[in-house]
Amino acid sequence: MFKAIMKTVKQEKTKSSLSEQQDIAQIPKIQEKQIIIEFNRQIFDYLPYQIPNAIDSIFYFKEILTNQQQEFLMNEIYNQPKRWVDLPHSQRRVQKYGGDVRDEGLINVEPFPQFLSQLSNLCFLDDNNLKINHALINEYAPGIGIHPHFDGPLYHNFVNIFSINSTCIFKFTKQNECLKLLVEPGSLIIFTKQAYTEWLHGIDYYHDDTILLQIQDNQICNCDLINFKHTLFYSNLQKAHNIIDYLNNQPNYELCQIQNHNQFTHSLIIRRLLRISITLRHVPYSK
Ligand SMILES: O=C(O)CCC(=O)C(=O)O
Repeated sequence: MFKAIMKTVKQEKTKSSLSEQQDIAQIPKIQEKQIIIEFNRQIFDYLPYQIPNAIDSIFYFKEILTNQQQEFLMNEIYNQPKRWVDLPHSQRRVQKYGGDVRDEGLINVEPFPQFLSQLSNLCFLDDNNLKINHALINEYAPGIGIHPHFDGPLYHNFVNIFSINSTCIFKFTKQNECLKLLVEPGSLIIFTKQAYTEWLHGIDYYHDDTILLQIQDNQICNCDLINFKHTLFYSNLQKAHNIIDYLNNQPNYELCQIQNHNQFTHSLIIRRLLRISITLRHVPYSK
């Protein structure tokens, strides 16, 4: 995957050669049959993915995009001409599609490129009359995040965020409270209601993320992530013969023992890689 990113970054900076273009042409488009979860826009289909005992409402879908689909999306994103806009204060770059968001609604409306239309079909909105019409692509180098913020009233309050290439911890905060979600490559996070209107969301400006674990008798008994049981990380731990050995052998992980903590026995540091997120929303059209 890293090689693919470096290749696409290089392509963005230099003119792509014929052979590179042929490589890109060989990457398959997202096909309906490759999609793991069937989306028929009924809320009850989403309920198994809702994070329980958290705030209303956060949904987490692991592995919604395959590695191949993520590579395809990376290629599409890095081959869009003149789309990146630098945000020097935030140290990120963004690409925006669909139009400009204004108080009066969406203006300068433009159709999505095909890869975003395909991704929109995987999204959910709570009103079948509304369509995803706005996309924001964020590029995060390791060490870069996004400050806690509300998305605000200009968007319909239903957010779909796809993650590509790196994990990170996504935080919902309200005064002194903080809820942590592990957001993994290929996943989709959807949030609405209180999670949209009352809790700020953001990602720390860290090079790595730390999660706390209670490991006993080769089982994880506790973890400080609200979506722990919904993650690919959890599924992999369930399959591991020896959890400690498994965690010690992962290339981007560092497992440390914690002494004298009444809840957790270990901390796990997960190194961040370059991460791309694609945020898809509906913005009312201007009258
Ligand atoms: O990159 C992410 O996962 C979060 C993006 C976000 O919060 C935003 O675009 O408002």
